[in-house]
Amino acid sequence: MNARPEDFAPRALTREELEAHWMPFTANRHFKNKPRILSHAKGVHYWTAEGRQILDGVAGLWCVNAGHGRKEISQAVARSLEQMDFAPPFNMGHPQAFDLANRIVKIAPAGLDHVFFVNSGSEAVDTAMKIALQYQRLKGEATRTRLIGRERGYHGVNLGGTSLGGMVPNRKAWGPAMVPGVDHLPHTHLPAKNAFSKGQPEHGVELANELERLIGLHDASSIAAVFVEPIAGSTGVLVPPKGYLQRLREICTKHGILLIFDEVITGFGRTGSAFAAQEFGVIPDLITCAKGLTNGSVPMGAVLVKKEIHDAFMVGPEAAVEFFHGYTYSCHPTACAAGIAALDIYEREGIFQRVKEIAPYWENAVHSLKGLPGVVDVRNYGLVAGIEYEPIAGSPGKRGFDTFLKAFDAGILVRAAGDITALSPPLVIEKPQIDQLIETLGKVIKAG
Ligand code: PXG
Ligand code: PLP
Repeated sequence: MNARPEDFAPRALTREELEAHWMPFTANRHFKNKPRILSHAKGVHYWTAEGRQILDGVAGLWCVNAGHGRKEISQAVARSLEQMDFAPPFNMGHPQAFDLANRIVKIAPAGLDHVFFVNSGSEAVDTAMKIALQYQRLKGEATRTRLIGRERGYHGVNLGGTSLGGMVPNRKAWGPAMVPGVDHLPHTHLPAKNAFSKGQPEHGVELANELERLIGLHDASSIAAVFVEPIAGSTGVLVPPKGYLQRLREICTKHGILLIFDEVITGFGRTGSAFAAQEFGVIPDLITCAKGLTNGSVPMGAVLVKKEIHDAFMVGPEAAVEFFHGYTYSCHPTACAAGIAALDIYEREGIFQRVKEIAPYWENAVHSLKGLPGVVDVRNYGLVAGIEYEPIAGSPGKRGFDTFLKAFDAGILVRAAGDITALSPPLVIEKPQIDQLIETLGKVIKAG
């Protein structure tokens, strides 16, 4: 396989070599006893250190939208690094940052015409929280300090996003460190009514009215913003019920509450539009994004901001900092170069439109898993799907994790979210590869 970079020759690692690296979101002891080491990637495939080819069913981690090993990106990154390794982002600028911001605004929903750069989805979320709170203050509504997230939401792992999120293992250990004044909407997973929905489920719009209940409890004058993922990804692909996001938008507008879409997963084409906001026809006040922004190649995130929110900050003495926030690596030139190259590919290859064209094929393929032993739900939208299993009694999550392990042995990379297999392939996946992914997963499920 000639794509292999000579500098990083694949090799197996000894148990001792594996020790120092404390792996994120990983069962460390389990992994280190039977490691899965990847060595290189191209197109929709990874190769393991042992030389096995693995079909990538999750775009790395929902991020490599244009497929792996894109030369346009690696060359742009190399050129950029050689030209200028780093530029201070505070009080200094470089053309790439402005270019990338303009490129993002071009594909963003109308009205979201400013971009604040960060280095990850988690940072984007905590940044959006600060923008929302300061905006309300600037508007003279300083009592609006509460934030609303959602059960089964995932907004990254920083303390702000952890507070907004609604995944129990991600929260329970850090009680007193959680941001105070955060409340949660109920999740929208209604398997009894919506199991095996294709696209947006029919039932559940009324769950948006729970926001009215929270407003009744806390009073609108105390609430700054509502954060939701248009499609919840990490908790196993929860597609919004028909009318649900529209209803949230209406309620937020009525009560002066900002609506913030966390599009870290749904951004950059996953749904068939640049952003899910456009796909579902609901325009939020802020959008957080990351992942596909650089095709996963260099860490980067961003917050897209409505003009009136941005403009509200542009007050006071001209020489005064308006927003006391930013990271050393905000708009890092290397990341900007990767972002511009990734957006070039998305545009040139019509990747978002391609998702729309292939989504019906994907939908049929994933729903062919209905009826297999233990499969209690299949759901999908764009190029994403969740396959939910009946949990093994007394061992929640085991079936999902075992499916991931066996799938990897069988040559496909999938993602376990509890007892759900999440699929989100590179957006360049071809029909025969979809067939291979779903047939292999089907065999794994049948084998139990
Ligand atoms: N918000 C959303 C909606 C996300 O999906 C983040 C924020 C955080 O982004 P960073 O770049 O800080 O990881 C994410 C990230 C999974 C999984 O289990 C999903 C994510 C990250 C890790 C695992 O599917 N999404
Ligand atoms: N901790 C210390 C001691 C620092 O000096 C800085 C940045 O200057 C940070 C944390 C924040 O790092 P970053 O800007 O990369 O998020």
